[in-house]
Amino acid sequence: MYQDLVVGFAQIGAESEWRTANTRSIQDTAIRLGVELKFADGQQQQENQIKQIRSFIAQRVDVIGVSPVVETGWDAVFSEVKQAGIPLILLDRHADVSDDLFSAFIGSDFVLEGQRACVEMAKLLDGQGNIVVLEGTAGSAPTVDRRAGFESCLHQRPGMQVIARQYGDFIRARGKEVMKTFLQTYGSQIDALFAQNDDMALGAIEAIEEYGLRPGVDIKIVSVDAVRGAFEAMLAGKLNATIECNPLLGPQFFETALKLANGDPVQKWVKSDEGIFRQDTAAQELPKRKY
Ligand code: GYE
Repeated sequence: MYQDLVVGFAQIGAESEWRTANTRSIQDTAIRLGVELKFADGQQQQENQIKQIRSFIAQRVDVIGVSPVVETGWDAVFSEVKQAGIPLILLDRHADVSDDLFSAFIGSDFVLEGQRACVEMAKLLDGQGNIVVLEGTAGSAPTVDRRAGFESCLHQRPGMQVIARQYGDFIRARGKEVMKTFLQTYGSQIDALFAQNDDMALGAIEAIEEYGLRPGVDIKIVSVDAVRGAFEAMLAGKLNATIECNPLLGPQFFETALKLANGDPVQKWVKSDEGIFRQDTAAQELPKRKY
């Protein structure tokens, strides 16, 4: 029963609109179901998340959930969770560990998102142009995988090339800062921007306007997440497309947690179902958005 379940969740932080929606989904679902949730915010630091997981073990929670800020460095603490006999769910971001160290992964196919972003970009650029890339957090699953997906599609399109890439940590202000330096170096040679999340694209849009170019027109922009702010930017003609990445994982998370606590079988990878949104349908989609 949900009411008997005690779950510890080690969240990454509050770096983006996506993350805030994800946290809200987890907290609201726990309240709705009557699950006792111990929620911890890692403030984007792996060592905080590791400490929080250890504290969940000490408190003997029934199930532990974590969204690993980076992919590597989890073997020791995940082994401790396993030894304590507590099921572990990776939510949103996966980790570079062997399959026996966690019970389930719930989240998106980030490689596919990167491929989709490149396909959108190719349409916008007619297969030709210089691209700058704002990447997320170094060593994080969405950064590594979105890059891999984007690159694999780019290899088949020799007319398009990445001329610069830099980390912006999935944060709007960092997106703006880095875009500013891209513009200082490459100016109007830049035909397009691929931002690995909407927040960084929104920051970059400000930098492009301040530089005197038109975002979405002079510099085409594709990003990932599909948060409300992205739809508003598309309506203003400043963002060209966003690839959906669904943060509303609360219901699937607790459903999986309950099954694990009861010893029932679960799927190893519970994938989220996602789409692509462009300017032409932004007005119609915006009122339907839940995050
Ligand atoms: O795209 C970004 C967030 O891990 C999928 O993290 C998530 C990413 C998301 O900060 O906005």
